[in-house]
Amino acid sequence: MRLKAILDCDPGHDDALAILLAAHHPALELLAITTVSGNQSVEKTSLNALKVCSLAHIFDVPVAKGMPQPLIRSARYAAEIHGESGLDGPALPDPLFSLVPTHAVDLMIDLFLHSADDITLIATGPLTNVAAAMRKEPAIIPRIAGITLMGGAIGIGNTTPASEFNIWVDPEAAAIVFESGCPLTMIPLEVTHKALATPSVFQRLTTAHKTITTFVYELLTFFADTYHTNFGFAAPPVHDPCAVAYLIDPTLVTTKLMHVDIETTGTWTAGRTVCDLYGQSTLPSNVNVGYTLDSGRFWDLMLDTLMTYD
Ligand SMILES: [Ca+2]
Repeated sequence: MRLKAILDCDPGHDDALAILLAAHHPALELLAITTVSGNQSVEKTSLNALKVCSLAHIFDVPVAKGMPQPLIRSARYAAEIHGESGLDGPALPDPLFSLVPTHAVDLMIDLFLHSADDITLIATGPLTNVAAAMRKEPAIIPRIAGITLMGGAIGIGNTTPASEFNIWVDPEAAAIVFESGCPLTMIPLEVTHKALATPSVFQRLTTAHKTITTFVYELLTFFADTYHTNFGFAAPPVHDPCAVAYLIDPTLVTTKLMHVDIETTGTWTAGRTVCDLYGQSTLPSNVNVGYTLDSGRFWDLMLDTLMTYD
């Protein structure tokens, strides 16, 4: 039986890859795509989700727009990485369908409350929608089979020295989710920085001659440029599909169960995922934390799935 999943995202170049992987891999049944303010405004991330799905002919998955800003803080975007549209690079046609009228938070609640089967949540943006859903309807919490999220870092961050972008944008939401008691798997920068789109990945994309592989090639070309400019990376890391890949094949990521707290008040460290790697805390373990990735098998999975598109 396919694993039922909801993808909560903020597309976003690497979110686009997460959508393409989640929607077409036979191990998963994608029930909904929900969008959140993050890499860009929720209007832009929602439009981007619709455009990606339209280009890929993903018409059977509802797309619902979610929270326009973090729970407490002002919205903060990543235009220096993803451009003004949130998905700069490829020239994408207008979407061929519309958002569902339901708010993302309500769609999430409805799916978790009323599905007979287990549903896993994959979160690849700030955790605002997830936390809002837990606050609005706490009865969903025991019904969530698990949450696999891209976010955080064991070590240094990518938005501040202490913090990774998704958690930094909405630390209060992350704290709610990390303290919820839901089974959590965190795919941090230590994992995603191994998912580098190297020249051999570009080479494999160019030889495919498909609409989707050309689109991904153009996405990654833009992403490579901004990652080089901002971080000096020789090849860009595709963070978000790592969370999807882990759900499809958990052997791709090595994980360790530990206690993780979210720093919400630090002057220099707000948004830090404080990971108790050595078990020094007396607090119970609450997160399965990834720390390395089999990048060769990850790219085989990613590229093989892209090849299944027309
Ligand atoms: Ca994202």
